[in-house]
Amino acid sequence: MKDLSTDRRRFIKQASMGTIAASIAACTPNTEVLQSELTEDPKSSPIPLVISTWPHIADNQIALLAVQEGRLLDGIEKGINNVENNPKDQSVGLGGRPDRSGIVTLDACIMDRKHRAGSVCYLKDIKNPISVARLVMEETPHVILAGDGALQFALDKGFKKENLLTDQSKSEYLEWLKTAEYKPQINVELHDTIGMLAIDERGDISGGCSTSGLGYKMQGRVGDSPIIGAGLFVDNEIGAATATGMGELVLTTLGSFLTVEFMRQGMTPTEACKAAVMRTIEKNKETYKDMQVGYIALDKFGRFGGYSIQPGFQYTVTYQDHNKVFDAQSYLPK
Ligand code: SD4
Repeated sequence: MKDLSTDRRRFIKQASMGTIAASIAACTPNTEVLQSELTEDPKSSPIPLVISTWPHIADNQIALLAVQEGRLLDGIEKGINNVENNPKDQSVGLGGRPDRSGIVTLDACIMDRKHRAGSVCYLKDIKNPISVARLVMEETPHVILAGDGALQFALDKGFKKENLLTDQSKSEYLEWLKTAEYKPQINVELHDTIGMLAIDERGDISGGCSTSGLGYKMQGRVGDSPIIGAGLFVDNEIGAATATGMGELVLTTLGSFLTVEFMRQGMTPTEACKAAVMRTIEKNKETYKDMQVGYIALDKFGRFGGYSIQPGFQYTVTYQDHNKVFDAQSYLPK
């Protein structure tokens, strides 16, 4: 029997490589700032290109520099390191909000064009979990290391232990303890996890995701961000997607994998993100109105898009010397 799925994959691959070659040839340096239709027109896609959740402009620029030099994975790692090292970002790395016992625990994962993946979860005292995740991918036979094992691995690899709880995050936590009321906050500080995807000039794609998770989560809680298929998924033949927001909803729909599968079926990145959000809504009819989930996606043509449940989700696209922060379309109106 004829294998239709192989045929389709081959078709997508051939079509995309041809289009990417054409788009590179057609791409003039310093083309004007992104128009939204560029996201739907493969011929105009300005690759290399980096896209990330939320307004992470400086981090995207660092990533793009490496991607332009042909170092795709370094771009993802170094771009995300920049957020992890920033004590003012209270959702990632140093300065991340603690769990409800006052401990900062970090989750991160990375996936590359060769379909390799690495991840760490419930990692304490190490500010760069994305770098540890990369080493899990490159230097171990495993995909995920958790907790004490992840910490020991990081220390063995030369990472230094440090206190990740900054004065700012500590004083907010002490304030929170007065009521210790836990309820999700939509788009308000508790969400600025970085998920980053990049495509290089050959059309290869990689991605990463790093977070301190939900502020004041239960001790031991792990979210979607270090779980391949949930917080991040890359299929170099099709595209990539990454998530932000309420991890529990992303985990139970494997949202990033789902988004990539929708692109495999022929949807554009925005359509695929929307379809993944709609699945989340269908499966959480009672609760979705109080939650935020947002996806961004990038396909093999260099097209990109995003979609969220609530308004207010932004994503940042960086290419050449342009940065553009997009307000994602959302299911619920403004
Ligand atoms: C989590 N998805 O741990 C993460 C949180 C997040 O922006 O994205 N914050 O559930």
